[in-house]
Amino acid sequence: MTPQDQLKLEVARAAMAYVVEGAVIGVGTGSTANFFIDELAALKGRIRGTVASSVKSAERLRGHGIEVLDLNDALERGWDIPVYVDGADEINRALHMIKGGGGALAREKIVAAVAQKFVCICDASKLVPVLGAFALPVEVLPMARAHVARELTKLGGTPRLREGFTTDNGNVILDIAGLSITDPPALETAINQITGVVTCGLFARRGADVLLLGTGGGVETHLAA
Ligand code: A5P
Repeated sequence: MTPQDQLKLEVARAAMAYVVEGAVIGVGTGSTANFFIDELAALKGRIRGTVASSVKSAERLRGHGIEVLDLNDALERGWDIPVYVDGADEINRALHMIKGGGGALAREKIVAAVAQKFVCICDASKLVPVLGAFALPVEVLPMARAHVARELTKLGGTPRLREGFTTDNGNVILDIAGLSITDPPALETAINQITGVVTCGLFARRGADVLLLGTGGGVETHLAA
């Protein structure tokens, strides 16, 4: 295991303390979330089930025999999602994030919106002073690709189509390079208002509540102000 994977494993294990027994658990997407899914397998008899933020995570959960529920079904049965555990591509001290490197940003944002607590699990390389060195993913309806790219250029970035990639929702992704995001909530709103955008990978209006950060010196816990 690489040292970075070791840190991902440690934060995944730390996140188990936030799992609420008997409840539906929101589960994210990516290599760090995969470590969490593998840890969650040990608790599968003690949770009601999970809601997954991607087809890939749903498959991994089912591979462990963990029940994956449809989000609409869960909500219509009156079941809450007390906690959502997911990684991030970048996170700042305000616990605003860039997500969507794996292309699951829209479903991640939906599950995060429903969950009462967002626990972000990251290795220390993801903590940055200013978001934007990681190209910001934007999920776009295919018909609107060129229009949205023009509008994003006006906001100061350089959008590039993620070649050969279709989201779980049948859409495309434009990754915006060259941004220095000093006001993440404002940029999130501006991008999400462009017609044809499904959502952008800025998670600032609904950021994380808890960051479990894997460092060489152990797992640090950071809380949103
Ligand atoms: C998936 O779309 C992303 O939002 C992931 O949460 C993010 O890319 C983090 O992935 P890793 O844990 O693999 O770095």
